[in-house]
Amino acid sequence: MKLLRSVLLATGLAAAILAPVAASAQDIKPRLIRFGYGLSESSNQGRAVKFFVEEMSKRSGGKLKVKGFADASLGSDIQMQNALIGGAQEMMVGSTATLVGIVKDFAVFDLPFLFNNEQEADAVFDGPFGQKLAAKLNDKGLVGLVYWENGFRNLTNSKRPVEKVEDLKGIKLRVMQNPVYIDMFNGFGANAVPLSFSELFTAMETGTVDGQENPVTTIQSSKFYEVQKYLTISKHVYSPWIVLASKRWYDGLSNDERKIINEAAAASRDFERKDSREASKQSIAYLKDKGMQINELSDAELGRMREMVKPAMDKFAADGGADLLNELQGEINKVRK
Ligand code: TK8
Repeated sequence: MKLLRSVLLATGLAAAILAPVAASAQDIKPRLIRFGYGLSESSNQGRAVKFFVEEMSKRSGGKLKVKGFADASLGSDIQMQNALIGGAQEMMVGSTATLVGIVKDFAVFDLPFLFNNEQEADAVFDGPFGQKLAAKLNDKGLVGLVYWENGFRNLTNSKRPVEKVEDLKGIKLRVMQNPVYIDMFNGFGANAVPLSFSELFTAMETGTVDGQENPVTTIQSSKFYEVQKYLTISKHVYSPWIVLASKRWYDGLSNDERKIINEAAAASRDFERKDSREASKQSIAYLKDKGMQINELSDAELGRMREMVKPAMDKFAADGGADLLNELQGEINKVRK
């Protein structure tokens, strides 16, 4: 007993002495990290960036200072990706859909009606499939840290309610700069107009486009209800965001610094998904209150849409994506109840 107590005391003492030594021996330099994003500061994206800023500060004793740049003030998703690759900017969060020019495989996530719910998405993005795709960014000068939730995408437009696919005919619909989206919406009869998110509000305001598609949280935080009357709940694609770091910059950090970034990023992912999901529950009521006319698509209509996007799916498969799509569907089936 006595021996045990003295051993415990001794080990406790050792830990007490070693702990501060270990902390101060951590190799962390004071750094300013520019973190760009496309949505507003008050959006779900902005809240999660703020969370990340605070986590980084806490975990580094205030040395790793992250500064968030909202509203694409450092550039559109694609411009920021290039700034990260060149080493002119350290971090960003944006859509995976705009990464297809860098790693083509990301287009697999843009195929419609893959995921039934957020839980399936979490399992795939955090599992080996999502990690394998993120790892493909390494050769291209980017580090994919974690996936956040953008959410299930829905349609808005200023022309008319979309109750059936035919209602999309002739509607100039902004899509992300990504071939799957272009094929999909042209297939539905709309005129797909690829445009960066940062140009979208003005394009709708001036009538350059009639509509767009994004999760309800974004339709709310970007005030699209000011320029869009009709919202159609279609949930046609589950859209992730990915938190990226410049590889050139990241490789120059110490192991301790990288560990802090990785852990803060993981914490931000958990925060962001929970926060976005809670926020999205309020969005429909909010948008209705702002005067939007909202309808859901019937199951029959969604079924027709699935049929109509088959050519876009086949094209993706024929372009060398068949194995990737099979693999993804296999991963989804593993978690599907
Ligand atoms: C924000 C974009 C946005 C995406 C889009 O930078 O472009 O429509 O959904 O979230 O990444």
